[in-house]
Amino acid sequence: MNMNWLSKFAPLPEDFSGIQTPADLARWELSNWLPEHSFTLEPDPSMGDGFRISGSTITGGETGLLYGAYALLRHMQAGAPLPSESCPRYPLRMIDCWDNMDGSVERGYAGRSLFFEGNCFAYHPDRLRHLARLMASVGLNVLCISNVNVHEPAQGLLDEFLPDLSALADLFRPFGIRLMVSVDFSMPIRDGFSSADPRDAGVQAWWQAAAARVYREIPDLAGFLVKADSEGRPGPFTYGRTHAEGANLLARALRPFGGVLVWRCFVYNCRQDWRDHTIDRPMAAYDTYQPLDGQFDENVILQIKNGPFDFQVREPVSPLLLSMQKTRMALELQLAQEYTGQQIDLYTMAPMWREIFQDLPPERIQAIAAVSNFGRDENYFGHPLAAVNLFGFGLLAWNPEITPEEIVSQWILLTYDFLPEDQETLGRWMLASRRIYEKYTSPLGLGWMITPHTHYGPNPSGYEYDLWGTYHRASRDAVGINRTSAGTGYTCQYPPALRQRYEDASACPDLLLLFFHRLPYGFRMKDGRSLIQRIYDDHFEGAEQAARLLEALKGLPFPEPDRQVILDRAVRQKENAENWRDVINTFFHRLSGVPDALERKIFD
Ligand code: GCW
Repeated sequence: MNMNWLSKFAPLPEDFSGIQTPADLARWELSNWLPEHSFTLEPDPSMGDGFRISGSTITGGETGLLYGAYALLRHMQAGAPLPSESCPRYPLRMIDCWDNMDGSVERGYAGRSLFFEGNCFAYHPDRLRHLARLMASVGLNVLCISNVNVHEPAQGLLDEFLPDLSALADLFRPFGIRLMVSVDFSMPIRDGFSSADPRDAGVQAWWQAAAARVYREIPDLAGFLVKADSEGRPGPFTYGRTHAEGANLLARALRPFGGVLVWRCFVYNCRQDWRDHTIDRPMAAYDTYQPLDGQFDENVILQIKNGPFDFQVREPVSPLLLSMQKTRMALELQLAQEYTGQQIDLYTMAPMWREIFQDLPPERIQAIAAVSNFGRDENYFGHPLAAVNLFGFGLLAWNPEITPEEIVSQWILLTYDFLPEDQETLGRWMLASRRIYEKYTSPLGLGWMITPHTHYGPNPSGYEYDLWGTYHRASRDAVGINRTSAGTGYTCQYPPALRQRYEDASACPDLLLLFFHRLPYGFRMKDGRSLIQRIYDDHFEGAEQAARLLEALKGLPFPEPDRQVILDRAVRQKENAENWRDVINTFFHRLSGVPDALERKIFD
């Protein structure tokens, strides 16, 4: 079995019957790694997930003991800093799987589902325990196993599949991981109701009974996750109700059992007319939710994507995350590389998360979630180096101040036995990978030049005359949408400091320039280059760096089978980058007629 970053750990025992609790697991991990030491595990339930290490005593809550043990082992194996006392910044550190019960994974790039096949639960317990161990080793504690787009028969997870769900919850429990389920807002209708209206007493009673049934089987279920009124999913809008009413309906059913209701804010008009310039999609979430601040029950958590669009390579922080004052919020990240190379192209996310937290004070949010990047592939992640994104997300959810350099170097030390210069080379390329991908794909915050629906490879006009609200409006003279107060007014959704930064094209950071502004190709960038020249340069440089990346990876001593997979993917990345370079440069060259100042090859 491919152990990923647990490669220096002993394999888990086949007979797991002696390991029932996180403390049992902590004891087993420590005695396997350090048989000559005897550690005392001292439970202190008041510490929850937190732990304290003093000499050979680890004190902590039930799960804290396990996190303390893993922190100690990471310290010994990779020199990770070992705090004498630590507790996570966020109590809920969640992974959302977009797995369907037919075994497919929406936006999955690492094989089929680890949980389902043929509309049933189907899994290998040892593979799932290894996944659970990977998650626990970096402190992740909630796993939503089912897609937010709830397709039949996944509605039955609260019903006919409840015994299977309960068995799975038992499997994850010793790892300190609680399950969560995606539910469909219209589920009462499946049971014969004529509506799912939150004000209907029968509907309220249905959800209460459903919650009671589920919690009888799984008393520690984390809660429900909901995508409502989004991309065709049912929701409270059908009944003229607000999203606060919709969310509270489910939250009240969960409340007696201590469950949370995680309500996603990915709500926008996905049937827009491209000719209509009055709708600006990034404004939608703020417009929908901000007026409802204060109306959500305490056990509701609004889950908000990091940017206002949809997991593009670069977006400004969602203004909704900065504006709600009286509502609990979770930041949602996407580890699955939907728009970011699909686990073919190398893309280490930690530098991007660092930027997000530069604008988002960590105390503004109460929880953190990420869409999973794992599946049934031998190495779980498709690309062996994509494992760093789950690893890093766990460390970030524990401590959002962690640096990308720390994440990457710990991950390399745990995963591979490399000499220091090879560690350094790999680390450098991993840290550079996001910027490289960005250079050959999306120019300066524009986004969306990707092939529609599959979301891999270039197609600059693919989404342009479509209904998804994702336009660049490139013409002969200019490109971008004016989102300032003089344009769509999007910048007005930000607090003053950020509004100022984005409002003025000469102050706006280059890398977000075309997100906020419509500019002529001759616009002078801060470094004196014209906008169009900068677009050409970035695309040439990005493709060149992808070629150099391939050479660098060839020179590193990856063990098999990782080496073969990594090199195959790097070859595909190089071709992908060349394709992006040529398509995007030709697109802008044809429109603008401006030649490349360096006279490089741009195809007609
Ligand atoms: O980006 C879009 C994806 C959909 C996804 C949706 C969402 C689960 O293309 O596949 O659906 O986001 O986040 O709900």
